[in-house]
Amino acid sequence: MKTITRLFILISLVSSVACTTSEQSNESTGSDGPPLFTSLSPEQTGITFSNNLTEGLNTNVLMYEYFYNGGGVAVGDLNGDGLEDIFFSGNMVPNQLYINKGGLKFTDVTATAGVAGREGPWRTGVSMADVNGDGRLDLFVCYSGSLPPQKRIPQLFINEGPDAQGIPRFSEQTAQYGLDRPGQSTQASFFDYDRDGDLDLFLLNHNPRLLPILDPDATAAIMKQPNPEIGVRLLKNTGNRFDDITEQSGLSSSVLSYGLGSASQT
Ligand SMILES: [Ca+2]
Ligand SMILES: [Ca+2]
Ligand SMILES: [Ca+2]
Repeated sequence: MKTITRLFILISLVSSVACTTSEQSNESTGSDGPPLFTSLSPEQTGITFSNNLTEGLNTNVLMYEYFYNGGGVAVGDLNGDGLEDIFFSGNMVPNQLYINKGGLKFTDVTATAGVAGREGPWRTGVSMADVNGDGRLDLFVCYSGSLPPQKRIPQLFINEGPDAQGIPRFSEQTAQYGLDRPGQSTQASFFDYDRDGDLDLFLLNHNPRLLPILDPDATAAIMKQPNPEIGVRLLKNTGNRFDDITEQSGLSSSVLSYGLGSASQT
């Protein structure tokens, strides 16, 4: 029930971020009962994040079919005070991290926490997980798009713990963990597939390019050809380091991947 309550609150908060029309009612009503949800304004919550997309000659849905994919949101207690904090990833705008001050009031601590992410697009999903098993939630941000490889490397932010003001400090350690490989990632799922006590990583990638209409034989042939940037990846945690075991696992990692969604249970 607690999880569901948190989900309702999150939906309400995200709705307040996404809402752009002041004419809309701030309450949604059940068919025959009291309101089920209340939309809170940015003035009430302090959350002003907006995933604004700036269209241009080379940045539009005609030039890039997945222009409207992303960003992402993750909820978890990053500073250990018992209150759920919120991280937003922005496609073309910097990420933002909000610390929960209680009473549904939030403070933007992105700069101090060090999690704005590198400049430039195209951030997609974000995951909170205790990647190194030290009891503190870490952050993993995916990137994709028609971009050079160095701009499609994900970012792993390791939680170094809160400072005296209760603001969690992070350090980017993507390369140290062996995760600095370019991809077309939309979401990361951390789970312990081999039940050895540490979290492994399923990386959901997608194909940003148009594929021709294929007959069954051509489809079967493509399915047999792995592609490490576009196909899904499974990585084993070998002690604060991740090794790609996709091929040994038997998972298909061809370019026939839409990267629509993944789910895991930790
Ligand atoms: Ca917190
Ligand atoms: Ca951690
Ligand atoms: Ca494991």
